[in-house]
Amino acid sequence: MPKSTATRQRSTTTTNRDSANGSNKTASEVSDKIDRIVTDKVDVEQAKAEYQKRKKTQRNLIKQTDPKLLKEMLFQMVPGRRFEEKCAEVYRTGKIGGFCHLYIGQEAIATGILTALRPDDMVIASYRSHVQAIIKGIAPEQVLAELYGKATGAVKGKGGSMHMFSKEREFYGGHGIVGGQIGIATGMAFAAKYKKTEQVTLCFFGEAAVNQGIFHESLNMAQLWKLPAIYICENNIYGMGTSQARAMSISSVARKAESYGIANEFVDGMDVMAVRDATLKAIERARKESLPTLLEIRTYRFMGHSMSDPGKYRTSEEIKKYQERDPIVLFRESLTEAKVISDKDYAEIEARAKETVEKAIKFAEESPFPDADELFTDVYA
Ligand SMILES: Cc1ncc(C[n+]2csc(CCOP(=O)(O)OP(=O)(O)O)c2C)c(N)n1
Ligand SMILES: [Mg+2]
Repeated sequence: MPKSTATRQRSTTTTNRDSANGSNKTASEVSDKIDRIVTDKVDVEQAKAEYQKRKKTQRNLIKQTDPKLLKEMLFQMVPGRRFEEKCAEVYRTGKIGGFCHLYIGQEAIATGILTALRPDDMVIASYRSHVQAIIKGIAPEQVLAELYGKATGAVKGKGGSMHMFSKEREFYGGHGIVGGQIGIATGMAFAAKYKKTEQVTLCFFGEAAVNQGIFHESLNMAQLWKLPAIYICENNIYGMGTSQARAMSISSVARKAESYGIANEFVDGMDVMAVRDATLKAIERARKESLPTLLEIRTYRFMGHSMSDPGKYRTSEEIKKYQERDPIVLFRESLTEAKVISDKDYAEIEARAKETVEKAIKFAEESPFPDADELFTDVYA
C-alpha cells in the first residue's frame, strides 16, 4: 500500500476498541488489520502458481473446444495487440488526435467474452474499447479511420478513439464518462426483456467505475427486475494513476455484487479459456433464467492509462512482472502443448495480423476528412 494511504488510515484509526471482534487492540494492531484488508492486490507469483495448477482444467477446456474456434480466439488476440501497437506508433506522429486508451495486456478478456456471444447480443463499453469494437464486428479499417477522424470512420470521424459505435453490430459505444455505460446497459437489458428478444447485454467497465453510484443503482435494479445483463469489471488495478488499494475500501468487486444478491465470479483475466468459461455460464444464466451476473476479471494494462500518461505511479519492475503473464504468450503455449497449433501456424497468425493492420492503415490514410456540412448532421442537442 502506498505510504500516504497507510498514513491516512492510521491517523483516523484512533480507537482502542476493535468493533469487528469486540477485543481490545492497540491502534497500530487495528491499522495493520486495515492495511491487510485494503491491500489485496494480486500477487503475480501466486497468480502464476495458481495458473500452473489450473493448467489441467485449462487443457480439458481446450480439448472440449473446437480447434477452429481456439485458433480463431488466438487470431482475435494477436491482431488486437498489433492494432493497438500501431495506434501508439501513429499517435506519436500526430495523425491521431484527442484521447487514446490502449488495451495491450487485456486482450484475453475481450476475446474470451466476445467469442462466446450470439451476434445479436448487445455490447457496451468504456473508452478503452478499440479491440472490443473490432471483435464485435466493426472492421479494423473503420476503427482506425475513426481514430484518424476520417469520414469513413465508425461514426464518420466525429467520435474518435473513445466513441466507436455500430447499431448493425449491436455495439453501443465507447463511453467517456466513467461508469456511464453501466446505467445504459441496465436499460438495454430491461428493453430486451420487455421486448422478449432473448438478447443478452454485456457491459465492460474498469474497477474505478465501481466507486460510482450508477454501479450500485444498476446492480440493485438488475437483480430486482431479473435482467439478462452481464457486468464485466476489467480490474487492471489502476484508475488513471490511482491504484485500487488507494481508492476502494474493499477491493473485491465480486463481493460487492453479493450485497445485491447477484451471481458473481472472480476470473483470471490473463487466461482466455477461464474468461470464456465464466462467460458461457453467465450467458446461460442470462438467456435461460433472465438473471444478471457480475464477473470481476483481474488483468493488467501494459501501457499507460492513455497515450499522455507519464506513468510515474508504478515501477517498470511491476510492469515487467505482470508481462510475464502475457495472455497471448500463455494461450499460445497452451495451444502448442495441446498440439492445436504449431510454430508455423503461429507465424501465419502473426502474418495475417500484420496484413490486417497494414490494410487498416492504408484505408485510414487514404480516406478523406469529413465535409464541413457534417458539423450539422447527427446533432441532437
Ligand atoms: C465521471 C468521470 N469521472 C472522472 C473521469 C476521469 N477519468 C477518466 S478515466 C478514469 C479512470 C477510470 O479507471 P477504470 O474505471 O479503472 O478504467 P481503466 O482506465 O483502468 O480501464 C478517470 C477517473 C471521467 N472520465 N468520468
Ligand atoms: Mg482500471
